[in-house]
Amino acid sequence: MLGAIPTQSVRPLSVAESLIEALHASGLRRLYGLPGGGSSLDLIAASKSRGIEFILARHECAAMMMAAADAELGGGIGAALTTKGPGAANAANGVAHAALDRAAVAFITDGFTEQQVRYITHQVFDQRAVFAPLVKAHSRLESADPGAEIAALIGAALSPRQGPVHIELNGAAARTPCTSVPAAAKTPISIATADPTQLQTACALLAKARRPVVVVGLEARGSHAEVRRLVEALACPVLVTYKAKGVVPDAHAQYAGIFTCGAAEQPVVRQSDLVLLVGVDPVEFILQPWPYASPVLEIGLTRHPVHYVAPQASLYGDIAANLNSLRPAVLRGTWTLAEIAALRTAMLESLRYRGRRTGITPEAVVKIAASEAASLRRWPRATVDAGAHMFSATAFWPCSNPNDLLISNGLASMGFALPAAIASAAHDPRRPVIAFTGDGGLMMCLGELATAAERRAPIVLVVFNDGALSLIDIKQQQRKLPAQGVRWHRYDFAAVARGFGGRGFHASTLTGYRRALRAALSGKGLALIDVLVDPSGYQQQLAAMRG
Ligand SMILES: Cc1ncc(C[n+]2csc(CCOP(=O)(O)OP(=O)(O)O)c2C)c(N)n1
Repeated sequence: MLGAIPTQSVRPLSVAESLIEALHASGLRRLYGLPGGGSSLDLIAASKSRGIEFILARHECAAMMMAAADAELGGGIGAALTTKGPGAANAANGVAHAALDRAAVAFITDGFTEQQVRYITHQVFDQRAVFAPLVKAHSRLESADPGAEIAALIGAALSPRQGPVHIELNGAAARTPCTSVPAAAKTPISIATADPTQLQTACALLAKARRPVVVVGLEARGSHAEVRRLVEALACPVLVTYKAKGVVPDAHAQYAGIFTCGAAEQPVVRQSDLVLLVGVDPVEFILQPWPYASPVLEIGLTRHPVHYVAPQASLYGDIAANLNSLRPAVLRGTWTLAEIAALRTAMLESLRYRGRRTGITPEAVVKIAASEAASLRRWPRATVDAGAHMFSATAFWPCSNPNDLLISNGLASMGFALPAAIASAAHDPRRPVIAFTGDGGLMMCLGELATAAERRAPIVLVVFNDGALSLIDIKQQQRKLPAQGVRWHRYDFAAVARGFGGRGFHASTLTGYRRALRAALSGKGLALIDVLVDPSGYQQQLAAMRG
């Protein structure tokens, strides 16, 4: 439980300082944002004295995405600040990403005093109301006990399902002395114990199953050891959602592929007599009715208000503990490793890119990056944007550990891969990052090239340059609509990267791409490889993935 303890310092900390203290105690090491002239400046000053680095983004949406990625990687809370009005509104998509990708982020905007809103209209809108559907809690920190409010906000962000909280802090409130300092929060905040009758039913289901299939989702990223133990005891195939890539490594003999609730995984799940959903959040599924008849056993942090399937038994709370309590009921099923290997190969084969035109295929872009990365001292983290290139990036980029691949999947927002790569490099400056992005996604966060270049972040940004919003282009083609509104030129992004102080390379052949990768990976700081890709295989890949 979080609580407030009386402050003992001679000069009481201000509310801004107390907030920064509490965030630091809850794991915050970096604050992202683009400041305004009010509370932002107090927060930046307080961060500096607390040893928290302030990272200046070029757009508030990107700052929120960076904070969300940082929270995912660090396991504590992330934070981003903006000015009021336009700065806050600019952040909205990043707040939505934190909400739907379940990242604990303190979203701190400047605000107005009660008195100001009576006579000011300039830049004023109801910020609380705008963000209310996206955040778990809101406060202006103007009560008699801001310390307790801060503790409650951090607790709300870190409790399952994790998500953003909105702190609307005007300059006067930020500088007010804080009467108490909030105590630190630990993750997870409170863990429910599974219902014993549900546990009994779950054990009975497991004891009967001969052909179970395990599907692992984002909530299981903190319990990968227990997930792997259970999967190995069951000797069954395991599928992972995009965000759970690496919870069970791609190289594991029981890894069967990706699960999106689409078509690609159906040959695996259709052979099951029990589906175990482990830490799967329905936000990870594409919009499609649940297509399977086998019973479902769900193990998750908390009940989800919207679900596609009614599980026969559900164990909510500490995932690792619940997986361990199922172990006595586990029997080896009838799956063989050869059967699982055949299913894995079949899924990868179905997702193979069958291009017809000239240019490099997206599959080759990812596979060659992985083969070049193999000679590096550390396996790079991959970040992936939204778009058609995502199919190859998620299917063919191998992961061994949770968060080896970062993606906006709940919101599935474009403009994520570059900000997430910057956060990854800030979190672990010695680990290289390969960011896979479409040209459309990159153009939504182009200014962050400056952020990355200035920080000399070890990022290789691979741009799938196809002169189009390809995922939308192929849907337009599928519906046999006239080609319009989805294409543009193939711009020179390598030149753009150089303009911001990074290194820029072009690739239009496989040999040229490999050469560019080697140069990019062996140099220092940001490198962008502008790859001319062939988009002609996307339609077939989309059909194989989603049906
Ligand atoms: C912020 C945002 N706007 C719009 C969309 C809808 N959308 C999904 S993919 C896509 C096209 C992406 O184009 P690009 O980044 O070039 O990648 P490609 O599909 O060409 O690989 C669009 C418009 C989205 N997911 N996010």
